[in-house]
Amino acid sequence: MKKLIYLFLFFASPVAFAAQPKDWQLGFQPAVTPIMRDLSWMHDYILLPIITAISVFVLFLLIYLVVNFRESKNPNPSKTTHNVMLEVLWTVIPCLILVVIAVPSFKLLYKEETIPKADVTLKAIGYQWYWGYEYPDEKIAFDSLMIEDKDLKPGEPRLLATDTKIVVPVNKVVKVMITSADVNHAWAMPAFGVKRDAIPGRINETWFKAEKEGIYYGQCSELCGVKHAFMPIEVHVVSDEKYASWLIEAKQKYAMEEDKSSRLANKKIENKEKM
Ligand SMILES: [Cu+2]
Repeated sequence: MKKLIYLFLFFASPVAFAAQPKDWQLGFQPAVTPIMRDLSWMHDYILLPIITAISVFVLFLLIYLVVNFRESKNPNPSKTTHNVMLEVLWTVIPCLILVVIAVPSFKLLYKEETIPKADVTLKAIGYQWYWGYEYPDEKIAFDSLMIEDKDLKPGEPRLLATDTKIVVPVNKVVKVMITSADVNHAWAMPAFGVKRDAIPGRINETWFKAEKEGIYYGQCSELCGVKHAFMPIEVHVVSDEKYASWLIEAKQKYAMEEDKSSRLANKKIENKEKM
């Protein structure tokens, strides 16, 4: 009985759904956006079966050749150099396989690139080595740095938790504008099916609509220097009410400064003081 109660408490507990890499994980993180669902489907039902079938077929051919055409069994090898039928087949069949992959792939790419009307706009700026965020419509701006191992609180995942968090409402379209202030980075959130390069001097756009409240983690996915592994992304997907109350708080705490360069300069001074 006690066990049952614990089990109930475990599943009913307010600890929100979190998506992050797990030990011994195979495959993708659970999908929480329509795009990631489609991506997982494409991987599980199109790519994986095709890859498996091709690998098994090639392995079968190799074993068949090794066994049946070895020197002792086949001392006088055939002198054939051309076979029109065979050549047509091994050209046409791979082409057909590529077409089978291309059709759903282009459909999905189109879906990713077509950004619906945004409810929230978020700007992510890559720095060596942390992310800066802006909510341009709300005049909010803050930097998000990884929490060092020694400062981690219980439940915060190592190398993934950040000091300030991105907060977005559930079931709303969030448009993300991604850029960089120094070198190339990439803003990647596996559970959202989002990965976009952050290029200096250019803005890349993408979007997501998270359908489940919770905490989601991502990482920079473009090798950007020695601390590339230490600039994670933490997104909290919350209810509309929680988002509204966060906005009120954030507008005071993270009010955008007119001169953005001073924000960075201040941050750098703060960091130096910490050291
Ligand atoms: Cu990086």
